[in-house]
Parts: sequence; C-alpha cells; structure tokens
Amino acid sequence: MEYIKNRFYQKASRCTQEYQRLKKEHADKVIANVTIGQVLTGMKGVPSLVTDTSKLDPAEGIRFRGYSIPELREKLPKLSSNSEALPEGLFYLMLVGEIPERDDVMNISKDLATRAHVPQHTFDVIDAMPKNAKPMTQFSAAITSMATDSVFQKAYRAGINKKYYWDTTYEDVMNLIARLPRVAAYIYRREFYNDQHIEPNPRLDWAGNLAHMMGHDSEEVRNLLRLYMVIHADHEGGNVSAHTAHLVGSALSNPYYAYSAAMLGLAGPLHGYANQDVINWIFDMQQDLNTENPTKEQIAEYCKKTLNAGRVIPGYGHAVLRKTDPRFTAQKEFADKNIVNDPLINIVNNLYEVVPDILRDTGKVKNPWPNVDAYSGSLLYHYGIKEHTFYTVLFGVSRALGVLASLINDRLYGMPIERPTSHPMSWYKKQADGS
Ligand code: CMX
Repeated sequence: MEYIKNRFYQKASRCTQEYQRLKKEHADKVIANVTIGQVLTGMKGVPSLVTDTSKLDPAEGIRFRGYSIPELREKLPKLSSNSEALPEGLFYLMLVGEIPERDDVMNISKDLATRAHVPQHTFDVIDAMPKNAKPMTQFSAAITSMATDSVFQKAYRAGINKKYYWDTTYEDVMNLIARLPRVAAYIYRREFYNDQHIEPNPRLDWAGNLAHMMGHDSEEVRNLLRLYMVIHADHEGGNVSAHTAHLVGSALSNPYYAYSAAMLGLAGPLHGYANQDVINWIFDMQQDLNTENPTKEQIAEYCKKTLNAGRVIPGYGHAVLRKTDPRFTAQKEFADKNIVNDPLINIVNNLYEVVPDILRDTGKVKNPWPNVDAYSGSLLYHYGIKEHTFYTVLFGVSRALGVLASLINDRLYGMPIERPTSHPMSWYKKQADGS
C-alpha cells in the first residue's frame, strides 16, 4: 500500500534530518564511559545502537513507540471486541510511530496477503533437508533462499542512488513478512503432519492465517497467535536477533540475508531457543520426579539440582530486565482468563512462586524473574501445538515485525557499516594494571 509507505517516509525523513544533524554537529559529544566490566560481559548498558521501534526499561519492561503491552492490547485495532490486538497494527505503530486506524490495519493485512506468494524453490530447499533437520535450520535456510527475489539487491546491482535504499528495503521487508507464516506453516506441516499442507486463506489476518495454515484453525488459537505475535515482535535493538539483523544489514546485505542471520542467533538457548528448553526441562522434571503434578517442594529440589549440574533455569533471567517480564504477565493473564487446571500451566505458575528465591540465593543472578519464554510454550501446548521443537520458529515469525521495521529505518537514515573496535586481552590487562 503506497500510502502507508508514504506516511512512513514523511514521518521518518524528519528523523533522518535529525540523524544527519547529530552526526554533523555533535559527533564529539561524550555520552558514556565504557568500563572493562561492560566489555567483558557482552557490552551490557553501552549505548551504541539507534532503534526507534521499541525501548526496554529494566523495571517496567518493553514499550513499543512509548506504549506498554497492556496499552497496546487495549488501543491497537482488533477484529472484534473479544479478540486480541492485530500484530499488523503493531507493525504500523513501529514503522510510522502512531497508533493506526482500523482501516490502516486492514490495508496492511490485505497488502501482506497479496505479497504472500512463496517461490517454489524455497519449498524445494526445505524439502531437500531431512525431516528431522531442526525447524530453525529449515526456517533460516528458507529465508536465505528467498533472497533470489530481493528487490534491494537487484536495485543495488543496477546502481540505484543510496537515497533510495530504504524504498527497495521496504519492498523486501513487506514481502518477507508476508511470506513468513506460509514458510513456518510449511515446515510445521511437513515434519509433524506428514506433508499435508494447507493453502493460505487470503481473507484472514496475518496471524489468523498462520493458525489456519498450521491446521489449528480455531478462533482461540488465532487469538493466541495474535497475542504471541504482538508480544514477541521487538525488544529494542541490542538483543541478539535484532542486533544481528542490524549488523548484517549494515554491510548492505539484503533483508533476507540479514533476517536469516538473525534467526540463527534467535536459535540459541540463551535467546529464542529458551522457549523450547523450558518445555523440555519441565518434561524432564516430570519424568525425573515420576509425576505430572509435582509439589512446589519437589519443583524447588529439581531447580537446585539443575543449578548444581551447572545449568541455567530456562525462562528465567534477563540481560536488561530486572522485574517480571510484562510479556510473561500478558500470557499469564491470557491463561488465567481462558484455562482451568492444566498440569503444564500449573507447573509454570508454581515455578513463578519458587524460582525467583532460588535464583536470588545464588547471589550472582542479576534478574531472578521470568522472561517471555517461561510461559509461551505451555500456552501453545495447551491449545494443541505440542511440537515444541517448532516453538522458536513462531518467535522468529513475530520478531520480523520489529527487526525489519528497524532495518527500513537504518537504510532511510543512511546508517553506515557497523564496526566497533576490538583489542587483545593484553590491552585490557594493560588498561587495568598499567603494565
Ligand atoms: N539460571 C541459572 N543461572 C543464571 C540464570 C538462570 N536462569 N540467569 C543468569 N544466570 C547466571 C549466569 O549464567 C551467570 O553465571 P556465571 O557468572 O557463572 O557466568 C550469572 O547468573 C550472571 O548472569 P546475568 O548477568 O544475571 O545474566 P546475563 O545477562 O549474562 O544472561 C540470560 C541473561 C537471559 C542469558 C540468562 O539469564 C539466562 O541464561 N537465562 C536462561 C535462558 C533464557 O531464559 N533465555 C531467554 C531470554 C529471553 C530471550 O531472549 O528470549
């Protein structure tokens, strides 16, 4: 839809002028000192990225263009008063910077539906892999394979002026977001439903269509996926998946490459794989304790056993957050409202009562509270999406909304290649000891 693109351009080009002004007039202004501790612990707290789509407050959690998750669930357009906010609306908010009207959201839904055609060779690439190839391996490879259609790459090779990079990036981003549900559902049905694929329904919204193509076509699951897609969509710019997309994109690699690389970061256990790990770990706990309904005391013992084995408790802790993740709370509210007495969800709720004290007692964990991954798997499982090796793919479909909106901004601002400085360990030793 050209008018949404134009609206974005009008709004964002003002920010571009600001970016250019800051670069020109204030390049030497010192904004932070960097400590050796920050360098040695993953650059935590070092301001080094520009991300407009969302900002993470350690105590309060994520805000998307200033709006908290409860505010978004209330204010973003919905299909009916009972349904969850549509992720297309969040994408609009992140891109344009204002809450959309219902028509804006419907237009994005329609636009995405027209762009959703996945090339045959992408299905062939997926089919060429063994069925037990990890879903994230298939997902990332499928995304890379669609780079054959990159509008940005073709325009670049044809010698496009750099001031138009953002425009062709926008086209790639919209096409990629449109196709992700189809790719994800194809991977899902191939492995778990014996290749019985379900064609998209272009009349459905983006998340509703994903539920439909996965074969979980109830209004409850559509709603769950709408919520899921909203809360996982962005977490400012420094997390591994967002930062990877920004970094790879900064070399002017096309958006398919940038997002495929981001997905390989998301696949790590300290990031998006944690949503599978939580379920694996709970199942191991049930087996180890020989009960489906462990008591809080049994759960506490199992947590200590996990820590004593030198492992992390998945779904707990965060590099930035210092309180319960509001994405956890949104899912808990959804479960409290819709689900009664599910053993897995009971365990997740009991963990919330038990784990923070245990992690606090270690004396080293900076955030003992649950993150988004502590809840998501149990909800999916409850609604029949039981194949937990697939869960990180769902995270990956959602994360595209924020990360790729930022990628368009990067190109509009004219951001250069990212290139921080590295030193050998001896250099840091010299800084510390003076010798
Ligand atoms: N269980 C056990 N130990 C934990 C822990 C947890 N849940 N969270 C942190 N720690 C440990 C760290 O491993 C580290 O130990 P060492 O000093 O021995 O290396 C110590 O506590 C300090 O870590 P931190 O500063 O509190 O946390 P980090 O910023 O280094 O790491 C995170 C953050 C999320 C990787 C970490 O909390 C963790 O591993 N959590 C479990 C995995 C998880 O849920 N990841 C998903 C995060 C959300 C997402 O991206 O999807």
